[in-house]
Amino acid sequence: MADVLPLVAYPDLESRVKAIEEDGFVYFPGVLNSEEIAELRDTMDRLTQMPASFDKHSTPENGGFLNKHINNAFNRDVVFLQYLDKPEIIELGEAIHGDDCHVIGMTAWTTGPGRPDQNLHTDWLPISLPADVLADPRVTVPIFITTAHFYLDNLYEELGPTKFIPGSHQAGRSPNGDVEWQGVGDHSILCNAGDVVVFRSEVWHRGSANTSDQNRYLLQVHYAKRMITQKFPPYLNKFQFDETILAQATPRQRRLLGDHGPSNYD
Ligand SMILES: O=C(O)CCC(=O)C(=O)O
Ligand SMILES: [Fe+2]
Repeated sequence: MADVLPLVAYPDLESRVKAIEEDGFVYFPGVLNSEEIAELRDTMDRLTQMPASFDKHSTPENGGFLNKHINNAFNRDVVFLQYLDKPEIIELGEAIHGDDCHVIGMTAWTTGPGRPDQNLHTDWLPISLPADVLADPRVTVPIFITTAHFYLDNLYEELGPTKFIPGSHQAGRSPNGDVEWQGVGDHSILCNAGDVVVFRSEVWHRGSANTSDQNRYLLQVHYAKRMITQKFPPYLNKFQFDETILAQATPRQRRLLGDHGPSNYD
């Protein structure tokens, strides 16, 4: 039996910031309603792969299992704009990354039966440090990048939940094949459709195998400090904002997409 994380919903911004500092992730129940979930799933089904944007789309017919991974989702349909700044999620993002934080990516990701286990990993390790140095209360590593996972299914073990080791960002390194940190292994997040988990890039985690007969729908929004570069492929001026979508963005959404005032190096 896989270990399952108790889902703790913290009531205010202060306790959510503390959770992401200490556990490396924070859980938000019921962020999306059933209409939003259905609309997102339908929109994701309609999206088609743009190879120049590094999108992926393998299917049981052409490559073993369904893996549809669409980058720059905010630029593909106006429906996605509101997920740049869902109220409680963006308040956490701005609290930990600063008022000028931005979105460095948004992916719409559908994974089908046959998707294999991922290895435990960090998405990005900004600074590697000995664990005893990190444990010194004088040392705080800023949270450079977080990802918000908007789950669009009721998760169960066979559907392939995300698994985390709480506190493992304090290792100061990537797991490199380790499956435990300080004697604790990974734990599944078995949350419901409409729930969100935000996690920092250096916490040890992994996606797991889909052994069900159902596709899993996930929207990922990657937030970061302003000085972390945005990842909107294709590069060298080939990425273009869709003007009709951009025209519908609020000032805060435009800032999250990169409409910044001048700062360091500008
Ligand atoms: O699929 C998931 O639940 C997590 C995926 C992940 O961690 C990754 O692709 O880096
Ligand atoms: Fe990851």
